[in-house]
Amino acid sequence: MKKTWWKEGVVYQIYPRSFKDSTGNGIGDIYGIIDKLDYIKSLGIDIIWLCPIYESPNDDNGYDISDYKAISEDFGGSEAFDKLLDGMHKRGLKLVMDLVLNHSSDEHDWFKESRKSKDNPYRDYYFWKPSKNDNPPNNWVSFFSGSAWKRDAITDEYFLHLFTKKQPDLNWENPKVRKEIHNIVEYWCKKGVDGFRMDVISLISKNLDFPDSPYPDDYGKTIKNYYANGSKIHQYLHQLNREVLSRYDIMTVGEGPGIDLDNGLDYVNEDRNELNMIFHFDHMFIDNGPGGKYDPIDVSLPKFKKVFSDWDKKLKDKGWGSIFLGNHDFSRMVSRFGNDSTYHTESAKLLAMLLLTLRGTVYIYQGDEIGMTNVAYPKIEDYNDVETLGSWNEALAKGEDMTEFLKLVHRQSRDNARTPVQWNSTKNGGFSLGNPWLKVNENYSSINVEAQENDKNSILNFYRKMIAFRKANKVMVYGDYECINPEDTNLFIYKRSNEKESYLIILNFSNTIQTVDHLNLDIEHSKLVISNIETLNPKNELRPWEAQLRQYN
Ligand code: ISL
Repeated sequence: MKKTWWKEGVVYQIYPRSFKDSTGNGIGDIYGIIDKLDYIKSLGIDIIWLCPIYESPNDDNGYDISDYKAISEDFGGSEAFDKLLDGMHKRGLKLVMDLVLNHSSDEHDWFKESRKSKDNPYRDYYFWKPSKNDNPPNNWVSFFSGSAWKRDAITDEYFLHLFTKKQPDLNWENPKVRKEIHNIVEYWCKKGVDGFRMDVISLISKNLDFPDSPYPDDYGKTIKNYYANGSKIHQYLHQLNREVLSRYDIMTVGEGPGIDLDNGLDYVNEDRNELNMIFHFDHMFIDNGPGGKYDPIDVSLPKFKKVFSDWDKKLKDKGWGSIFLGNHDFSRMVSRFGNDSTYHTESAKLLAMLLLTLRGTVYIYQGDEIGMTNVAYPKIEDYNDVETLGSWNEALAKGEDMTEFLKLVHRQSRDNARTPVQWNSTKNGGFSLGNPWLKVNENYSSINVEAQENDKNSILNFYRKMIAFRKANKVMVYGDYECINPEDTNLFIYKRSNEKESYLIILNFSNTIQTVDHLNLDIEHSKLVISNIETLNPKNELRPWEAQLRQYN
């Protein structure tokens, strides 16, 4: 297995809007990030992934880019960016930019031209189709509800938008589009950035026949078979790699709905020279019921374990995994996979131990290092996320019980992860002196960075301990992984080992005491290295949400 910095590094993901506001306008910005670089460094982080900071009308908070080479003035513009990059490199931190190349904003110059006329030179930068019997060209639905096609009055044709109607899909079939994209990637490489997270990269090659999906009620199947993994996807990624990426020492991680065990390795197989890593969502959609995200089901621990085991096996020879339990698109990990009330501290630490003892590159989402939780705003007007609002309006139109639906929003909204970072117990959790763009979670007075800095047993200091341990023990990065108890519904137990050392990780994912005697773990021949509960447990049993990292003699 080849060893590289991006396999060993620990990544910290920043959603800049919610990180730290330095101006008092309620929106987090780049100077706010610069202010916190020493904090990030103090965690033991090596790499920062920044969600989009380009010029954007913010229909989807920066995932709708109107100028790929300009830094948004809201965030401090290019001067702030140069200082950030410099400040990071001085501290030995690497920067991964988020690139949104499947679609642009409708306010990008390309689209402004494209919509003007059918023979405009930019027309084929996007997908335009005539109506079908006065209806959209096919039955495709946008990720954010409603048809994926919007009729444009100027030429009376429809354009494709798999996300909001302000995010028209770029036509990668057009060699000119690919050239523009290569040029953008090259621009940022030359600026000195260290990598890219490529948004919905699995969607860039479309089925040009645009057939109706035969599964209108099974969105996951429609995505996998119709929107994602198109016939030219690998050709385009390979070309991007050959012409630009391969000339720089950078890391790439592609995000992708529709990426699964059948096709995942193809994106990252080191013999193919495409991407280094991918984000799949097999564990992140694990609580989606038959009706999708707003039809949630309980997380099954055996299924959860299977996702990690299957992917480890799939990627271990020729690929490399991405280990994450949350990001800006999902509920908070401690609220989803842990217990954010009675066992908040224990379960947040247990999840930290899980993250930092699996094989793959670890991604930590801002605020998870202090166990930030889901939020429950009292009314829909408090929410901002386009996906949440789209689902809300759809439910409203269907005549659903909206009091019940608000409870689902509390559980599932992407805004759960987007509430401002809780720095201290002053106004707005120290995020902003102004009016935050999204309300701060009220629990900031008890859950915040400052309080945890002062507590040696805090979640924050546990992250520091786990990160330091991982970095000092490369067996946690490269060593073999073996799950011991795939079927158990309460405990997740696995080994990490190489020729020299062997570790046992025991995680109690339940609110009750669990015993391990029946499992033949040979615990007598191991010593406890790290535990998430300070008081010693004299018995061979695991207390609720107890996590143990043990080393065999
Ligand atoms: O958010 C999701 C589930 O709640 C996903 O379906 C998500 O829309 C999908 O993974 C793509 O996400 C990425 O592209 C979107 C953007 O809104 C997300 O923030 C981004 O991570 C469109 O650019």
